[in-house]
Order: sequence, then structure tokens, then C-alpha cells
Amino acid sequence: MAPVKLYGATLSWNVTRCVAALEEAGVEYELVPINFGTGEHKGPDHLARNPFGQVPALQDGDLYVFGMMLPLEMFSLFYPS
Ligand SMILES: N[C@@H](CCC(=O)N[C@@H](CS)C(=O)NCC(=O)O)C(=O)O
Repeated sequence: MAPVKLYGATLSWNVTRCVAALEEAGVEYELVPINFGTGEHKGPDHLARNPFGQVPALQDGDLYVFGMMLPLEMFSLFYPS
């Protein structure tokens, strides 16, 4: 199974807490950096992942989740192992 993709940077606390949860859950993931300096988070590619233009955004295949849809408890629902 392909690893889930977590878009953002660990400079962001909101991304870091997702990294911590993924690590804790033992979920294989790839951290894909988003460059705030160039406004990448407000570009069309990232807006397709998160219409609020924020990080984190998580992609698992065709599923995208972001913002308040990313409480830490979510990982135990989607990735029970
Ligand atoms: N409620 C959101 C907050 C996300 C958030 O504030 N992300 C910040 C980085 S820590 C961000 O993307 N800021 C850029 C912006 O709002 O334009 C969540 O829990 O994911």
C-alpha cells in the first residue's frame, strides 16, 4: 500500500501534531513540503487538497482530509492497526 502523504512542514505546529500522531499510529507516510514563502499553499494544486489554503492536508489515495477533519483520533479510526 502506498504511504499516505502529509502536506506541510514541521515548522507548522498543526503539521507536527499530525506527524506525531502518524508516528504513534505506526502509519507509513511521506511528508511533502509546502513552501509558504512562494505562496504554494494558496496555489491551485494545494487548494485542490485543502480549499482553505492551509496545512496540514493529508492524502490517502483519492481521499483528502484537512483542518478540523484531522483530529488525532481520526488516525485510530482510519488506521486501526
Ligand atoms: N484549523 C486548522 C488550522 C490550520 C492552520 O492554521 N495552518 C496554518 C499553519 S500552522 C496555515 O496553514 N496557515 C496559512 C494560512 O492560514 O494562510 C487545522 O487544524 O488544520
